[in-house]
Amino acid sequence: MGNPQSATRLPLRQVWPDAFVARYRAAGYWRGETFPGFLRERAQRHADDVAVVGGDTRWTYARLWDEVERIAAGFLAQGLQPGDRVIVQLGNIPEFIAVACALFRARLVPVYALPAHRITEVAHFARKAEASGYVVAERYEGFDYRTLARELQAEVPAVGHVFVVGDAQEFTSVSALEGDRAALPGDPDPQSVAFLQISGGSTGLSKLIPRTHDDYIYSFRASNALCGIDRDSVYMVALPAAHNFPMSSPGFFGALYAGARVVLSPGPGPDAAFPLIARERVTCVGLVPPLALLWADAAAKTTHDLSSLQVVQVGGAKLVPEAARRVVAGLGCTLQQVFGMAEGLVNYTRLDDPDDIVLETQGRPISPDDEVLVVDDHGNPVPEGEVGHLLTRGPYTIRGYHNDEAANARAFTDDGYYRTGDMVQRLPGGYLVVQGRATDHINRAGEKISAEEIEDHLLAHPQVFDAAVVSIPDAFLGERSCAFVIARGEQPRPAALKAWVRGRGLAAFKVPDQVVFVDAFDTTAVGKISRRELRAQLRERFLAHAAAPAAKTT
Ligand code: OOB
Repeated sequence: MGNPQSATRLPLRQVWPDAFVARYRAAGYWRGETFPGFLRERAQRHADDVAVVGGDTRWTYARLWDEVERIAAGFLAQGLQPGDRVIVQLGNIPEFIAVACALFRARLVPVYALPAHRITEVAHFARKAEASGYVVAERYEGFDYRTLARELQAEVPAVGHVFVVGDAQEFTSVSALEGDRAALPGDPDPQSVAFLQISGGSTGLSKLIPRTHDDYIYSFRASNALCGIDRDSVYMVALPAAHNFPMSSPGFFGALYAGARVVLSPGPGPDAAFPLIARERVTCVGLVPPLALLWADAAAKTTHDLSSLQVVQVGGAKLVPEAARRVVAGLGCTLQQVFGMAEGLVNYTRLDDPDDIVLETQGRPISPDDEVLVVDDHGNPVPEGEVGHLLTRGPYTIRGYHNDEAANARAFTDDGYYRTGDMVQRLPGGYLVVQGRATDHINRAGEKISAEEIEDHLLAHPQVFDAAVVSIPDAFLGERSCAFVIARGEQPRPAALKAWVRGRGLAAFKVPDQVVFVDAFDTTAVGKISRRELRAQLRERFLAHAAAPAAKTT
């Protein structure tokens, strides 16, 4: 059965100007490698080495490749066609890796959703990507994804194929997939789009980020050298595997590229991870700041042997120097700060950097060809050491989102720089210190929440007249979300509003941590102030008030 969508669907592209293509190739960044190409080669070269460990599964490189080919042929036998987009919503299980690589092998395009995403987000990805397939596990962390699959098919009927790891019920089981392997296509064009990653969504809904084989493989190949990953390494995925950080900085793809071993932790906490570190002799892991602090505390008390850990990477949100010191003291291994973004640019402190750099900066870019500008509000460069907006372009930073002209007009300059939305200071040597951001999203322990998106959902509630969502500093999460709400008529209970947001089919991390009712929002004498100013004002008043002893919040 063909896919009627294919003919009319928007093509996926990520295009750099010719001069840049020539430069990135000449410099050896883009080598014409592809995912299936390198995986096949590793399966031959490291056939009997263990590639992936998770749950009761231990796959060698040869076995992983066999799974990849079986699933790839199965996808095509089910009627998917090269170029089709397939949403992958799997947790930290070996099938995540097998399915993603199988999609590459069949020239299908994974779209990575987080396990936390729910119908509103998944339906948005499906529509925006024009997806025709969806892969889930029957359950993960207590949630039944087959229910979500039914909702998705009801909302977006074009998603005609659902594949399930585990009991598939009326859907197709991943473990039963089979097909004609001889009919699998050749390897893709290295400059074609390999997958769609999800943006943190600084304004409104998440955007789709098309990444090519050439650009992405360069980012993790170069990361391996900076993170000390080689064939003897054991890399643990503790954060959700769909995040760009554990996927490619250097992530499980970097580890597979190096012929190393990937260990999938079923959860991010010490309880799940520590026994696995001891058993598998894990050498490297990536964490967000609150987790790193949790691990550092737990390491002091644990009976598990963590002595194999060489490098603990921390990123996704700001690690303040004092927290960095606690992480080093608690875990007793090399700390590496990682400041990256799914759109591309990744900065690392180097493993041999002096302590003050490692503790106080978020590192410097991977590539000599990562161009970084730090500019004022008018786009003029600021002197070294001063805070400004971070703009960047380079061999693994996108030039545009998929199918979103309005976002592209905002997020990219005419000469192709990506406006990261981050406010940084650049120090001598190119090291960056993240000082905040220009856009109104909440970075809740590394999970990005768009203020605008949540405000829209709150405004849909009949008892909400207006709402503004802001980030509030939080000792554990770094930031938490606080919704300031003007009620319409009778004031709803905060718990009811939180339940409302959850009921709108959103990831749980987007539910406001706190709801504060106010009588009115201030406007200036000249009229309405911008939402941005309003949010800033609410945040400042709240913090000033919270500092007072009688402060009361819900
Ligand atoms: C990573 O990627 P995203 O796309 O979830 O989020 C990117 C944003 C950055 O623009 C910045 O605002 C923030 O997350 N961020 C940091 C940070 N690392 C990321 N802010 C301060 N300090 C850091 N170390 O979060 C991501 C992607 C690849 C590697 C690492 C993180």
